[in-house]
Amino acid sequence: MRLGRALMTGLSAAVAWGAMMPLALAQELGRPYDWQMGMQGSVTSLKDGIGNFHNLLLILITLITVFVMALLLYVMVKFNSKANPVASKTSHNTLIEVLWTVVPIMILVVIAVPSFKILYDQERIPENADITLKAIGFQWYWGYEYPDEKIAFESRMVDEKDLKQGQLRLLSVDNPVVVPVGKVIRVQATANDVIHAWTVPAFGVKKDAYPGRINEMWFKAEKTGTFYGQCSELCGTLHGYMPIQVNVVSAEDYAKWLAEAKVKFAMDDGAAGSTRVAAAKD
Ligand SMILES: [Cu+2]
Repeated sequence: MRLGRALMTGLSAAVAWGAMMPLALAQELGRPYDWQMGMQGSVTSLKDGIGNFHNLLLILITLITVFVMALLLYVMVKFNSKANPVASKTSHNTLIEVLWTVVPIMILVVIAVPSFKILYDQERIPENADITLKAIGFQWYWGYEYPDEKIAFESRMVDEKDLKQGQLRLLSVDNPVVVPVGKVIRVQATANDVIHAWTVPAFGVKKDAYPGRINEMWFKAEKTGTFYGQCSELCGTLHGYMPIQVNVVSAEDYAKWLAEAKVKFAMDDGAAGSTRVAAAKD
């Protein structure tokens, strides 16, 4: 009786935890969280594709592993020297050889189709993006430019001792990137010194930023919120301390931010596309 009650309590706790999870996950979108299993949540179609692909691979690899394990166990039990003292001399079996060639090929095709689709989606930069954002890697912070708005600013990690309420250690920055929700953002990544990489997991984008070269990517965030990433190409001592913060806001909030930013972060020379970042004028 007592055992039954304990079981029921445990079960209802598990159900409650399960019911809480979607809510918790939704709130935690955009950054890693304690006891996270799997990848961060998604706010773009690109990341949806990556998440689905990951889940498909997980199923496939589980089935393959279980199948191979079962074959091994079968052989160990059925054909060990005690159970099968006289070994077979079989060296060929055409049917099996055809099967173990054709089945893996079919599995690879099943993997290749969604894989190429995701690559294609990522590489197909929409021609008329709503906003162009240039991300420039420096040792060790990011510089950003909105060439069409003549805005340029630097974005540095907030030191642990300076963290304010709600800011995250190693992830929050002083000047986050701000973009409107539901708009196509074209990101042009480059670097000023060594190779860095710009990424935001919740958007499903990641590209190396090379000095003297522009690498393009795009995203369209479907939800407002704060999303984080970190430099993803080893770039020196403080590589782990140049996070990326993108605030996805409503159209009105974006307009408000833009008006302020045009004053605060006006480009010095007004030259769109320059890699020189105007010092933040406070
Ligand atoms: Cu880096």
